[in-house]
Amino acid sequence: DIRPVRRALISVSDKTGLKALGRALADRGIELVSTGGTAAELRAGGLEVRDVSDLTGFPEMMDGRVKTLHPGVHGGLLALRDKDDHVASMEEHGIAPIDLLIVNLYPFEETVARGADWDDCIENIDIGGPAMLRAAAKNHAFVAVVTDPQDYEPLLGELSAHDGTTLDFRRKLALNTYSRTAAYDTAVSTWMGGALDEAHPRRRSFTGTLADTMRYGENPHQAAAFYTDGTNRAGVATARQLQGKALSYNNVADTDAAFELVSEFDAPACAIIKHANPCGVATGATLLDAYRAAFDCDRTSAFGGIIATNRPLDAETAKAMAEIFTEVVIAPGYKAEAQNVLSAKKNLRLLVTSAMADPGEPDLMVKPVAGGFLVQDKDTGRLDPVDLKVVTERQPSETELSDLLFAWRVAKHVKSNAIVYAKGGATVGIGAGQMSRVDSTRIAARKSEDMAEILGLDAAPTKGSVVASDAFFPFADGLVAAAAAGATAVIQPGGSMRDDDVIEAANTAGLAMVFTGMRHFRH
Ligand code: 93A
Repeated sequence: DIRPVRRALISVSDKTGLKALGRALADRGIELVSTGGTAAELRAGGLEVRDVSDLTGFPEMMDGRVKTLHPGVHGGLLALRDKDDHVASMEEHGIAPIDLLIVNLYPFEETVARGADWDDCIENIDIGGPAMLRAAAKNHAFVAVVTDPQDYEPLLGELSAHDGTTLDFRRKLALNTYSRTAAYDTAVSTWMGGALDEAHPRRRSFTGTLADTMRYGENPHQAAAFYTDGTNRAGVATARQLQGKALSYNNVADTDAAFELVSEFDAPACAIIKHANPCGVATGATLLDAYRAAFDCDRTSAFGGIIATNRPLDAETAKAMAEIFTEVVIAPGYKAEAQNVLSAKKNLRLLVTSAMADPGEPDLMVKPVAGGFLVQDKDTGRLDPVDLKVVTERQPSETELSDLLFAWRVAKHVKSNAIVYAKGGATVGIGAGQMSRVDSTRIAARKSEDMAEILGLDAAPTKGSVVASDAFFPFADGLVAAAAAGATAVIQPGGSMRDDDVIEAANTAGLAMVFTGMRHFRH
């Protein structure tokens, strides 16, 4: 079902490749009709163009807010060419059929991204463009519609091959078009929700802008792509890549986890992520201290990990990192010498962010389930130390308290059931993602024993540590296991039916324990 192209309406904000496209179409004898700026550009390229006001009988008015919104345009896009009464209407009202529509929209997303004010963003909401795109896409039985400059080449190829457009081609273009208009309106809604502080799970619309297609998803037999949501937040979506091959699906997920975690801390901090969980997190007087301490939590797992820092990376830390294989480093900057050190590692991807993430900034998290999505507020929960309730005979010491707060903050970023042992501002044992809490407690302790062997220590680093649990201990067994591993203090939400048993076990073992009244499940 090949349709000829006799008339094209072109109205584009992104004028990339416009002149060449106009020339190629004109060379095929296609009449060009355009809006003001587009017509001027085409004429500057020596092409003959009809003004859209010729079709509407109205000048472009109201600062261009009304230029194509008229039956002279929409009738030409929507008329069914094989229906007598539609054809009669076209004839009666002098409406010229439009066979090809080329439109790209006011740069709304870019306007938001550059931090424009409310009025500027509002003015950059395209109305006429999406109206034409949707009309042409609906009438793809007769009309071809292109909205992505990357489709110019395929369009010209199609015209050369068929001297018109095939139905199959027009259908694909229609699909692209509705994806684009849906993403465009979602970008408006997302921006407005953020600007009005009205982001709420009940008022969220989805879709995003395709940023990247990946070679594959979590596994090689799964196709995958990366979409941005237009919020322009500091993080993996907006980071600039300085070296290395493209990020994979798993890389993006883990890099996000690493960066969000390290953004929690004010002191120099480093996090190493494997399979969405941290295998080492530390703060330190310097980034190098933090990296070494994070690495020493679980050297075995750190191999092939993803590292985030919350300070620009310096040369000494870069040298230490370069000693093992790492997939990705993400940081808010790199000293020239650090970048030099890491440039020797051809397979290492380096990402630089514009800033750190703000862990308190509200956001919505989306999780797909079969047939739908779950949407919730991001976990921005932060403990106020004054809300901590000491429930044991012994109070935590000041050192214990500061490690408890550190461990608690890390636990928020560990998959449940999460158990985090910490000492001196560094994790010394992490148990993640187990179906029973006592298993997480034991796994973390066992890993610490392994590290004692690797580091040649007399005792496991969990000895003399503190421990955080992302949710309450349902029984005393987890707490007893933590005490056996050498923990001296515990932070946990509390609220179990058997809290009394757990408190008694803590008192018996001489542990200090605080309740947070808040939990940090992460699934
Ligand atoms: O302000 S609008 O929403 N009103 C319209 O009637 C209209 N028609 C096309 N914006 C409108 N457009 C947009 O103008 C197109 O989507 C395109 O992005 C832009 C091209 O304008 P110019 O040719 O003057 O550069």
